[in-house]
Amino acid sequence: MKRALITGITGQDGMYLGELLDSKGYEVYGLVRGQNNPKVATVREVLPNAKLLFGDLTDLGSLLRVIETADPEEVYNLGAISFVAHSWENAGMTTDVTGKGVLNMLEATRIHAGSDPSSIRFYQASSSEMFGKVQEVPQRESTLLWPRSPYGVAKVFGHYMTINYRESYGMHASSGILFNHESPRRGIEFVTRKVTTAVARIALGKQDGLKMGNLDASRDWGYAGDYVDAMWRMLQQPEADDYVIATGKTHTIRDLLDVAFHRIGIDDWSSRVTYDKQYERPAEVDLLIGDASKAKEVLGWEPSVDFRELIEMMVDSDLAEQETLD
Ligand code: NDP
Ligand code: GDR
Repeated sequence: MKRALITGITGQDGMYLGELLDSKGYEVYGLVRGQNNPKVATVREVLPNAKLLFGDLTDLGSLLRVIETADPEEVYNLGAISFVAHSWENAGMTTDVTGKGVLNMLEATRIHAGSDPSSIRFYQASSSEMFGKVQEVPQRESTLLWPRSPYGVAKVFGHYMTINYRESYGMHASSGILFNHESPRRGIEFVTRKVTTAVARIALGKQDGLKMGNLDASRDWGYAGDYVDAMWRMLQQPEADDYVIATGKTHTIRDLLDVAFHRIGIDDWSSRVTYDKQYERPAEVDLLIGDASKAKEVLGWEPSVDFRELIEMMVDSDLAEQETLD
């Protein structure tokens, strides 16, 4: 039985990846932080077989202890402060967790692997936010990185540190440059889930409208369930490498509002959505669209859920959830 350690197991991707690895017969270990983390109960429900170990990406000693207990063949480093807007308000903390946390996890893995650093395969959750200011369309593995947020800068550090450990120590360390991916498990601070939750509440008469920021930004949105499969495929390759994972299609926030409101029978949402400056960012990433042809060719990976299906799935799930709440 193969053993895998997932950091960020309480997050959206951690839970989907845990389910995927469990279905493949892995023994799944998950890193959980905090003394009374409220998300532990959900993880125990979704992943009853997973073994949860306590530690923090900012604490190398805790990571060494956790990796010794799990003794994994594969490490998936998904843990991060991941909300871009939050990263301007907490730039130092974001740097420590999303940036230096990657170095800590790489170092714990290298030390635990001992004389053969390639014996543990390592996945780093890199991000399309690293592309930031538009340099090339679509963005691919070779596109110049120009991050536009403290989060993006921290991810660039983690990305290059992963490459550096591969080149310096011969570690089997791969980075997935994943474009936005969503699901009913997406945190409600992110724009898709914010919209689908609000739309469900509007349909049920619990809310009149919602406040939004920049509606003109474009994102390449895919389904999280598809994207965790790409992570696993990367670690099954004989050689470690970096891969863009994306759908190759982009949509604006307006398109998102169109599809979500249409699902509840509203085609003109203009009176329901008001602009609120607080949701604007100090610097915006205007256009993301990824070229995942390398992943298709080498990993045999392709997305299975398109934008409309994704947003409709999320609205339907939020309708069902909201109906059960007061
Ligand atoms: P989430 O925000 O849902 O999950 C983040 C996870 O990181 C949570 O489990 C969180 O734990 C954990 N975490 C936060 N701080 C620490 C810490 N100090 N020590 C250990 N763990 C910590 O993110 P997603 O699941 O959406 O994303 C997974 C990864 O992929 C992240 O690294 C994200 O930056 C990256 N990514 C995501 C994309 C997306 O569109 N979803 C696209 C590209 C990259 P807790 O629950 O306790 O807060
Ligand atoms: P993003 O996701 O920053 O791309 O990062 P988010 O859903 O937060 O924002 C997407 C775009 O929507 C615009 N926007 C709003 N965003 C939020 N959250 N709330 C609003 O009210 C709102 N109004 C407009 C934003 O300005 C932005 O342009 C996500 C995270 O998962 C990262 O961790 C990951 O690395 C990247 O995707 C790829």
